Amino acid sequence: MTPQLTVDFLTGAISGAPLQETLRTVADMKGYFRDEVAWQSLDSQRVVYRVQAFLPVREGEEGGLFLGNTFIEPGMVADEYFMTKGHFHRNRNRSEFYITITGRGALILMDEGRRTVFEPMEPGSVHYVPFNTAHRVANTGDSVLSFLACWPSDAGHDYGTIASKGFSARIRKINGVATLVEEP
Ligand code: PAN
Ligand code: ZN
Repeated sequence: MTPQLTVDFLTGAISGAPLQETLRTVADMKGYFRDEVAWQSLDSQRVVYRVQAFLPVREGEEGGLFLGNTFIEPGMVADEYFMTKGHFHRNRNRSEFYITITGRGALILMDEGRRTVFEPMEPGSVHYVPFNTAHRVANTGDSVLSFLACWPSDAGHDYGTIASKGFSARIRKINGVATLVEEP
């Protein structure tokens, strides 16, 4: 039977069952931000984001679903917002839903042809991450951005492709506005 899982709609926090908790600090984000000098000037132990995930079946098993929540702190690295690493699903034909609970953000989506677009995130916004699409979220607001995610248990995560090649565009604060800027 499914345990009595609860989502707090004020914060997005999941509770009521054993959860997998992941923490990403500034140090963990080496190589992800454009301005390496600005990144180095931050406290390396400062939290950029954390993820809680309810994994009712073994990771990699076919047929199940996972439910997670991501909390991204407000923060900047030069003109770039605190953001997630971003990934393709290892099984490229696996999609995902994101539902924003708190804060303001941008969901950055890049297809296999490296075409990048973004969708604004605000409380209540629902986002479909299609298969074959890398996804990353930036916190463009001044409070915690939290969003629920639901994805197949056999999706897997390919971080290597983004770690080595990045996205073709970044969300940067230009004249006070979150703007998608193509990489040179
Ligand atoms: C999300 C992400 C979460 C953290 O649960 O894993 O937002 O982002 P990174 O995994 O890119 O660090 C998801 O997309 N799961 O598939
Ligand atoms: Zn994903």
